Amino acid sequence: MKYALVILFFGILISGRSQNPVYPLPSVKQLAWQAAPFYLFIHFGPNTFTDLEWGKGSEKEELFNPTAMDCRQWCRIAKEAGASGIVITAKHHDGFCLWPSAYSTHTVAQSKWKNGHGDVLKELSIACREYGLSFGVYLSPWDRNHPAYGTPAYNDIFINMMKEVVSQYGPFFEFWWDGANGEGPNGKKQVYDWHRFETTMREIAPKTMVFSDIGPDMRWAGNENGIAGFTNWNLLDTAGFSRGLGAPPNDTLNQGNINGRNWIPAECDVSIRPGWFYHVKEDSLVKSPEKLFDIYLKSVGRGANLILNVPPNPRGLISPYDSAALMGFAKLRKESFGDLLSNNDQSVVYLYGKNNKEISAGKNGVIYWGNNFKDEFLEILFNKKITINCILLNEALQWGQRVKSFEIEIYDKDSLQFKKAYTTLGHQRIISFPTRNSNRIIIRITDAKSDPRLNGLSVYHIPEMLVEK
Ligand code: FUL
Repeated sequence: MKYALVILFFGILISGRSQNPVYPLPSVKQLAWQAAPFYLFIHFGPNTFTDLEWGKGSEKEELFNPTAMDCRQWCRIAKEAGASGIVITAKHHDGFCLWPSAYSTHTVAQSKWKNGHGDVLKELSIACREYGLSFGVYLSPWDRNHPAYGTPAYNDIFINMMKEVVSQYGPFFEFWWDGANGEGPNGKKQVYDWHRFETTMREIAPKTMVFSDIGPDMRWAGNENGIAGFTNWNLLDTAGFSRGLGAPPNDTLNQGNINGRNWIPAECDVSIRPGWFYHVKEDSLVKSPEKLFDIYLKSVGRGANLILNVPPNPRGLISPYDSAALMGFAKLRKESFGDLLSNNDQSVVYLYGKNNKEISAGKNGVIYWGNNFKDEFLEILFNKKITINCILLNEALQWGQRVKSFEIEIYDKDSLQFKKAYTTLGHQRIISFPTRNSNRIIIRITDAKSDPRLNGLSVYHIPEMLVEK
């Protein structure tokens, strides 16, 4: 059984409450991106055929020859898995372009696939549109094939490639820059012109969310296990840091900076298999639905976005092992969070101040604490005793991320059943705990930058085995 609380507000909205934002604030596109926090990553290219993770760049183009590639299959599976979009490796470190680029001779056009007339980006962009999925690309600046790599001319080439993919296959919801910076075919490393890369992207695709380990629009979560920090600020200081080796330490990327000057939320990347590319020997190592659910709790459930990699095999299809795991994962999410009851009579929410005096105020689906929030607590009363083990809270981020810490108490009448302290709240905080019977929950905000605001609160009974360990 699942319980969705319809938040009922008691009391009168305190008049004249100012918007009182806590800076920095998210942009409209960042809020929209955080509202669709789960999508797929596709690693596909010569490595799919050579069994490598990092191609050398010297692979013959004819190696790339998927015999049954079907982007509609990828999209159907993504859709059924409940993903909102797909980001594909248009060019990985080996430099092979999955589209017929005019700026490289190491592309699908030089391969035997479809007699050199194939175009993966075109097929995938069309399929994404058909299935109502957002489309994005990963473009590695590190290029182990391009003869110009290691010289200033390569920066122009990379910019031309960005322009090419944006104009031919965009608009993209997300654009990935990998920070890796190894040697090219002439043994030299490239000095990337990040400033120009960034201004170009802003010019040609202002609505696209641009990823690198330090942003500008979202950051790497500091590991490739799909796990965001238990404390997760959407804020990051980037001054004095650079992309790749010059980035802040991984634990900073994982948790953000409490007083960070830029809104740069975390994206958790992880593969459904040990590797990013398909390897037949990893067929038995595909993550289970339960493992994927646990990752979901520790990424999306900690206010980050989750980009889950599902690499197609050499035929150009997502393998049955991977699609079965994705379907199982979707089923677990549906069993846990789907089919919500929303019965106004089921519960009521009160906000109490000092001496348990009811003071609450709420409007337009937002619960507002007052300035004396440390003296206040939110009480959720159920009409009858219910069985619960999961609570989902949403902070109203349009006024900035404010909550530093909070506590949850679960009661059966007056007897305390469970109590735990948490740190940040963020876009979504999913809390799970050993199953309890309860008729009352209390939420206390123990520290915040300013008066806290929630715009979502639901209570669930998820399958016991899924409760976070
Ligand atoms: C890393 C790359 O080196 C891996 O191959 C993979 O693409 C991962 C998502 O990013 O930096």
